[in-house]
Amino acid sequence: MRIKEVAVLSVPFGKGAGTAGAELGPAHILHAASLETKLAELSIAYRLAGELRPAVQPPPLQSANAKHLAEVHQMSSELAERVSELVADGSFPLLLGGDHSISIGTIAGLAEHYANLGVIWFDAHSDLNTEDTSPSGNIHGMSLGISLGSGIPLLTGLRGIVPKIKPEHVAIVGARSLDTGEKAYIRSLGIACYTMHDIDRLGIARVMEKVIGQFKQTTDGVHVSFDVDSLDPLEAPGTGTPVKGGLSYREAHFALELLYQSGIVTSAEFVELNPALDQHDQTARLAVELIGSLLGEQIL
Ligand code: HAR
Ligand code: MN
Ligand code: MN
Ligand code: MN
Repeated sequence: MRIKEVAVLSVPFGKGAGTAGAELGPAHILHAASLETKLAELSIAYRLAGELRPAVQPPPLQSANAKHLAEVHQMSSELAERVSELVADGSFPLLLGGDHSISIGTIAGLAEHYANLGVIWFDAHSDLNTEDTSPSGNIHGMSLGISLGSGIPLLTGLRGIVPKIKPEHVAIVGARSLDTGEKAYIRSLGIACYTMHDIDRLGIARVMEKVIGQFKQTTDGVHVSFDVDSLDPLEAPGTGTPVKGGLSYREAHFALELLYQSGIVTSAEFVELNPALDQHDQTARLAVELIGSLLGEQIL
């Protein structure tokens, strides 16, 4: 990737999740796990672009089954604007979450610049619920669906581009906890979803080759949306909805190393770190290491 500069934007937002704590993620990635030390070691040109923290509490919005819709809407629209500005500046946006609802704003901002944006969604979940199918009402379980144009019109319509991304430009990697409605959605749209079963069968290298092949000719930018619950909870306990049987330490690193080598990635976000549930900042430190692999860190 030809990056002028990595722009690190903190998004300390946790109201899209059912468990509090994800709003503490950016502080732990930056300070406890020292992201800046890693970026400096790699000689990457970077700047800290500050944090997105809406000043006032918005008035509540009516919704059938979407918790904190007003706060998610406010955060998403402000984030979309910031991300769009970062891309216009020629930067590589690196977002530090926050829960996975931040993707709604990230992808809305990116979609202004990339008509055919690819999205690689590393996650135990698929985040394809709508208000109708969500078992929890937590918007972080709806964010990929919203980016695909399904769900709450206030959110799907952000910045007037609907949908932000096309189903053939999405790949989910690491899935192992899908709701009934999400399975039907994946099948009906033919979304590439590499489950842990697929990763066991094919190996992570082959899976990533397929994803890179899917995107290489057909997308004009690729966003990596990395939910840390894609990782095995034995490696990454600091997350609100852990699911057993996830990506191993090396599978995750290797996947991101291959993406760096492909040269296709134009933005990234690391989400769902919950420092309140972490053990000695183990998950925060792993997130920083993984950011290193995505940005070109090599063993030798
Ligand atoms: N599918 C469930 C729901 O919609 C759980 C979502 C879990 N959360 C996340 N997203 N961390 O990836 O409520
Ligand atoms: Mn701490
Ligand atoms: Mn997620
Ligand atoms: Mn998840």
